Amino acid sequence: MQKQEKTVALIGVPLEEGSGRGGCAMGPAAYRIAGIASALGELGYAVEDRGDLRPQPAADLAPMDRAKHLPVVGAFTRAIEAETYAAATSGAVPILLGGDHSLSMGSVSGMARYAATLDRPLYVLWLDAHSDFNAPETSPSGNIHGMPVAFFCGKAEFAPILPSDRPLVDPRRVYQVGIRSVDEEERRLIRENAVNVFDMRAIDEEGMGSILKRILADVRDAGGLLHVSLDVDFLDPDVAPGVGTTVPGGATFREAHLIMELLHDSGLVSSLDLVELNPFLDDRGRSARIMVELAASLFGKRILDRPTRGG
Ligand SMILES: [Mn+2]
Repeated sequence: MQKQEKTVALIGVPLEEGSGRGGCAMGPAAYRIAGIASALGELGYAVEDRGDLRPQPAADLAPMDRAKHLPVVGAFTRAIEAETYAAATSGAVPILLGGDHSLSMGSVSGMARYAATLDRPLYVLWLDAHSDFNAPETSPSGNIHGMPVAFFCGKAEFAPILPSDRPLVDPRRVYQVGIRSVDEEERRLIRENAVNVFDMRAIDEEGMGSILKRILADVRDAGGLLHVSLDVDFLDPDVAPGVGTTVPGGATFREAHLIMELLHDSGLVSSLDLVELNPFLDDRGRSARIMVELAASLFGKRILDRPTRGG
């Protein structure tokens, strides 16, 4: 399919209850103000903005101390799963405008359901300072934004949020890049479940380009779909300060753009989360603009226009 015919579907997720602090609910508005729709439109995509999801808290999900705001996060998860699946089924590339990282419980589960209808495996590229592989029993904070990976892999079934027989993601098809803060129990779970982790040391030693090319080769060889989940804290705090969970030593502006360009070149990306932007903590919209630039890069924008084959 020609790029010009492709549709991207923007799905706003004003969810902050998974993060333990206020601010992420303003994320979708910040992305729109930073011009995400026009940035993608200028690249030749049809942009369909599906607005913001606003579900009522789920009455059937009892509150849990170790999974804070479960009725709210659970309701969002169901709505996000359905909307992501519907957008993908319509032929669009869903882009989730978060919202804290608990939204990926829904987006990745929706894409897993979509991939299952195609009989293709779903791979996940998790660009984050954290592994987000906690469960209520292991989480030091009880904030659900630290649990989405365990959830969509079926390793954190702490509440009947989605059907237990839903398509799951094989943790061996999860690739985490940029990791530099993992809780003790979480470290054990990641190893046990054989999640692929490329921490900042691996990036320093091996280089971002080489790591990405290996990951993309795995996805291509398996005929997989690739969901990309980009947490603002993947980036160094000097690059993007607008996030509540900054960890020093993150990816540089250039490393992040290289990833996005390689992802675009691969043609494998089926869906994207932009998460954890907290406009309340941002420096005059800087982080929102950088996230929009990275999304544009992933969808084909070049910082330097190289001559392209047949271009
Ligand atoms: Mn995260």
